[in-house]
Amino acid sequence: MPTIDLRSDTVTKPTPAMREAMAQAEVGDDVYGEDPTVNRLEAMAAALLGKESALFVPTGVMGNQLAIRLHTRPGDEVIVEHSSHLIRYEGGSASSLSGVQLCCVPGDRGRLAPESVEAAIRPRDLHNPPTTLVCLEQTHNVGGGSIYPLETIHRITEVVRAHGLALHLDGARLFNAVVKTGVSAADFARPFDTVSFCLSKGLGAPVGSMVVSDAARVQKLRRLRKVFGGGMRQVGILAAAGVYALEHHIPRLAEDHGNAHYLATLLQDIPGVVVDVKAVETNMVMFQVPRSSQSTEALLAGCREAGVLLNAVGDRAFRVVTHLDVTREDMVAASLIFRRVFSALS
Ligand code: TLP
Repeated sequence: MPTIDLRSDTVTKPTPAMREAMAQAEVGDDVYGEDPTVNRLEAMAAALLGKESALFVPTGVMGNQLAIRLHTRPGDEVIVEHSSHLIRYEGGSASSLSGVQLCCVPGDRGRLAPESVEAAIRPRDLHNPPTTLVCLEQTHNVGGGSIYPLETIHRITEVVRAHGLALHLDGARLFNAVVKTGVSAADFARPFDTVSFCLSKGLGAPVGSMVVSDAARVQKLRRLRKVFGGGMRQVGILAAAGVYALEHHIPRLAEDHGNAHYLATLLQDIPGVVVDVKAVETNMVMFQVPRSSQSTEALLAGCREAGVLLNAVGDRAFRVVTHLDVTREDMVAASLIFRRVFSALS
């Protein structure tokens, strides 16, 4: 039986139709702005998010870090949620690449309250680092794929504007929120100065993210991308996968959400497994199992040997992510393996 890979939605392989689009892509040197497929992808991304301009970058991390560099100066402070991708999984790059410090504010499953953002802004005083930027994450990864409601975003935006700060969205999984809520990508993006989103997660492209903003900021981001070593050449081959993903893979994210919810209901029936089915908003399920003689690593290895891959997010705490390369039947098969590995613990 083939392995069911639930570690992340980053693991998808390009479909035959996507590979065909990549093979047929027209290309040129993108550092000269001459790659027609990249230009097309950037125009599509800007239009979808209702912004003037967009930039194709190799990774989500690079998209976020370019935005941080754009909005800050060394010594500034950036407000982020304390379990955000920026703080947990970007290798400390905001401090090493932009010289900023991150102010980590606790949220509710990754979502900051407007009052907490306001309280974290430093008074203008020579002792304090100047707060210049607030970053939100949609959907929130460690929050379990949780969605920032538009109304909360608007309230945070009021705080941010009242203090003259910039606002960036790490929208790695923005389209999961779009499909789930019916709110358009443009409505979600409107309050933000910059938005990054990933083509290489649920949308199924092998590589790539976009950073979207007004034309003047994108021009600066384009220069910064070169500075960060991300200026690419005949990269239309990869941009073609992104174009294909935006044209064909957005509505199908609903299937991933359905599969995640279904898997959560199956997990709920396994003795000892603690899962909050109501908390499953998009394509992720977080769950815990009781402490036992088996370490987290041993449990992951047990699942792997039985044919399911997943990631740990803490001690006996796990994350599974659904995507284009797993089916409803895989959910049943994975849950049977989880039952075998985890129910022995309770
Ligand atoms: N997330 C990955 C890992 O890095 C944890 C995953 O498997 O979920 N923002 C968010 C919210 C993300 O979840 C990720 C990737 C990124 C940015 C970075 O994207 P890449 O991997 O393209 O640099």
